[in-house]
Amino acid sequence: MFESLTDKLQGIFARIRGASRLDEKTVDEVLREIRLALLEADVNFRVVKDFIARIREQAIGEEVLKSLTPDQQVIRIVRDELIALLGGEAEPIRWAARPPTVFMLCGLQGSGKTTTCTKLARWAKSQGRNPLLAACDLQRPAAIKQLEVLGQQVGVPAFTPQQAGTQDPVSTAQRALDYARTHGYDVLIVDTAGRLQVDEPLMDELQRMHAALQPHEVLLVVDATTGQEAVNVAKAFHERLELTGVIMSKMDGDARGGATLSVKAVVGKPVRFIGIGERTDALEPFYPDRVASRILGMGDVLSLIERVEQTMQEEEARRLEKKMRDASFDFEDMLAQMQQIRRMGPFEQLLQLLPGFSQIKSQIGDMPIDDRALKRAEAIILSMTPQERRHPEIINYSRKVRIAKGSGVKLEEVSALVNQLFEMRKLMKQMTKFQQRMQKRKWSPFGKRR
Ligand SMILES: Nc1nc2c(ncn2[C@@H]2O[C@H](COP(=O)(O)OP(=O)(O)OP(=O)(O)O)[C@@H](O)[C@H]2O)c(=O)[nH]1
Ligand SMILES: [Mg+2]
Repeated sequence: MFESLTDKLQGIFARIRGASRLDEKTVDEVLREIRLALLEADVNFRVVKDFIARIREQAIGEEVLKSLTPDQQVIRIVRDELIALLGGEAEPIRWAARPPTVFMLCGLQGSGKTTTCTKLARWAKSQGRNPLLAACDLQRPAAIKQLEVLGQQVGVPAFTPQQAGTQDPVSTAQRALDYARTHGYDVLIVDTAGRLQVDEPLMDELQRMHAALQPHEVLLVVDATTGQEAVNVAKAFHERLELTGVIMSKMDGDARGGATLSVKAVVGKPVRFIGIGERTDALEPFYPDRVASRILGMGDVLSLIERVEQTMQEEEARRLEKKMRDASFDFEDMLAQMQQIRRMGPFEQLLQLLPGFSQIKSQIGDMPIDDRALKRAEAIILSMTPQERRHPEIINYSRKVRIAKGSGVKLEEVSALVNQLFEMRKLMKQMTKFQQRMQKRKWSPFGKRR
């Protein structure tokens, strides 16, 4: 799945790799190609238009993460926008506070409802649940048998109309729910009838079933290989029956991925699971971030980006937050901070994570990476006694002279560094006060990363 899109995107990014700067013209060229790639993947054209506009806005005049090269910046923006397009944070299943949790699956004929019901049953079991299937497709004579047989394969029983003593799908569903309640099943997965098209009798039946069951999850199964048609079907269903999500079946046969990329933006409901084969284990929960990585298909660059982001943001924020709380930032901390920058790994090693490393290397040649200022500051701190580092207020004139001599720098540089530390402390105090005020309003500048 997504193979063709992945191939194209990789080609596009490869061409800007190693560029030292991305000007507006290059960004526009790249975006034009990304747009084409998405359209060829059969993504809804309006979705593509908005997607490109959002990327452009960010790529031009982006606040840059200094540790990333321009092409990495673009990849990072594309990744973030892809995640948003696919639904952002994965939505967890709404398990009922009072079981059973009811899943109602619906969809057109042959979309994969019955198969997906048993896949879901298997998945629910793997989550430690005790599911029951309900055969409520009374359109197709063989449907009940099919659900029973597939259910047996995953070790989950199917409640049938015969058991219910009725030939009405809604009554069957109702009795199945009662049965689940009285027999200790905590999940009820309801298979429904399909039609060739979205038509009135189908919608009417589903609406009545919905009213009777009050399902926690109403999941529409659509065939991913039908592309934009799947999106139109989803829209039509959602207008009549409030869906909680979409299951894309037959993703294994869809190299383009256009439906999956469009459905959230067009319908407003996220993809929750994908079917990737005929077997009962071929179902995956849908995680937008993982899928975005899969689409971009550049694990190495993405892990580099994540590493930079995480090291820079999370660790730093957490450590500083603590320091700020007690406003005790000292030279030990400053030293640790400098060393943390190095902890991201030797520059050379970071570069090696990049595809096309040899190319970059030949471009930068033997140019020294400018960390001289960092090294000087580090030398100054290392010339201090442990006591001076922890209690910088004792560093008087004669101590400064000694430190300057010890580290081989000018006296002014030592004074500047000491002043810098006190400036930082002052700033931190102010921020802590600010933060405490904001915390009263339940807000933190160090809140969870997006
Ligand atoms: N390759 C592949 N085949 C699938 C997938 N999901 C379902 N199928 C196949 O699609 C066909 C139809 O699946 P069903 O589960 O019977 O579809 P349905 O929606 O219940 O069909 P009706 O009950 O007739 O409306 C079967 O041959 C399944 O094996 C999938 O994720 N990948
Ligand atoms: Mg079926």
